[in-house]
Amino acid sequence: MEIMYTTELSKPGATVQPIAPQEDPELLAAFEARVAADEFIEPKDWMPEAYRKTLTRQISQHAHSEIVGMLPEGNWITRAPSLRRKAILLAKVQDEAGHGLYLYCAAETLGTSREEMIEALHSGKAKYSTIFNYPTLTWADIAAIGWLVDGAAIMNQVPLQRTSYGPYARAMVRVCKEESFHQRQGYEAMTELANGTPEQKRMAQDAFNRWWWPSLMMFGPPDENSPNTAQSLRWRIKRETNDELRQKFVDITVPQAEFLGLTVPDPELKWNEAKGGYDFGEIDWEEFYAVVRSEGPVARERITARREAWTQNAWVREAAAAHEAKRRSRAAA
Ligand code: FAQ
Repeated sequence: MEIMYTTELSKPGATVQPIAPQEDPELLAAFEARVAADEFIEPKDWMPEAYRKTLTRQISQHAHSEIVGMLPEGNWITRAPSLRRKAILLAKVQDEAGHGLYLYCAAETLGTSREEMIEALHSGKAKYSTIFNYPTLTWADIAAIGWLVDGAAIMNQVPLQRTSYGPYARAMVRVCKEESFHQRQGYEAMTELANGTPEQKRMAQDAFNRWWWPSLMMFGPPDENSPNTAQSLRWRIKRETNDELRQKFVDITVPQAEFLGLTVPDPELKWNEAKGGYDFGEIDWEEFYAVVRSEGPVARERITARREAWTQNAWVREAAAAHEAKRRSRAAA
């Protein structure tokens, strides 16, 4: 298998265009020059309010996705088919918690508190990735999530290692390394199922059928309907568009499916020699928007689980705060 993911960046970002000057023109010009020179913007640096707002939006949605993303896999920790698989899955789910925490910290540096972000998630105001509103019906779904969902996450997050906001970019370096391991373990689990008994192979194909299209939706709406992309590219928050990343994901994943002997559930999938990539069928955008509106198959269960965890585990936060207060008062004495 030659084609796998890399955590290296592949190309420089889009050219910075001038933006409408709604802020102090001198500060704005200096900010844009720094972004254009590929300098990182740091928390105490001046930044346009719209830059702060869109970054807070993206990073907090990303953090929520990592935390809600623990739920579909967490469901299977007690049912993993072997001790080895259980240990791997536990480590993976703990990694997702770590990613959520780095990301909440990065978002906090922009001036929004963790409590405000969590409240926005629990009240249904904040978005998180559509992918986590689908159920995990069999063990093969856990393999498919590692292979496809983490695969899509890496594709999307490798360019974010060079996003223009320093704390976000630095968090992404470690996240990408860990996602790489997640993708590998998912592919390995899928390889075993695809080469197992006829029933295991059927499970693998069934999980692939159900996770393929939602994985393509993770990259967001098509470029022509993506309200945030143009501005985010100009500010080098995003380094590639939704469609560019989706195409790369398809091109890298189809040969992996062929290697496994699985069929991509898309009758229109076809290699296009001229573009050097695959043409693929139309994504069901109505389904995507419905899931974004929290109408996904298990959206309600996900938010209920998060709200309950927050309430039932309040004592952990209180104990940690009390411990920290004691430590500080001892240090001050
Ligand atoms: N789900 O204008 P755009 C993971 C929203 S982490 C829900 O294109 P943008 C690890 C979008 O927010 C997965 N909403 O927006 C893991 C916007 O709404 P708003 C998460 C979506 O920001 C693996 C509206 O649609 N990864 O999987 C989705 O420029 C396994 C218009 O869209 C990240 O968050 C969607 N799929 O581009 C964990 C990566 N797509 O806010 C556990 C960082 C779009 O204006 C297990 N984020 N929307 O109300 C990004 O790269 C970008 O935010 C995009 C969207 C590409 C997701």
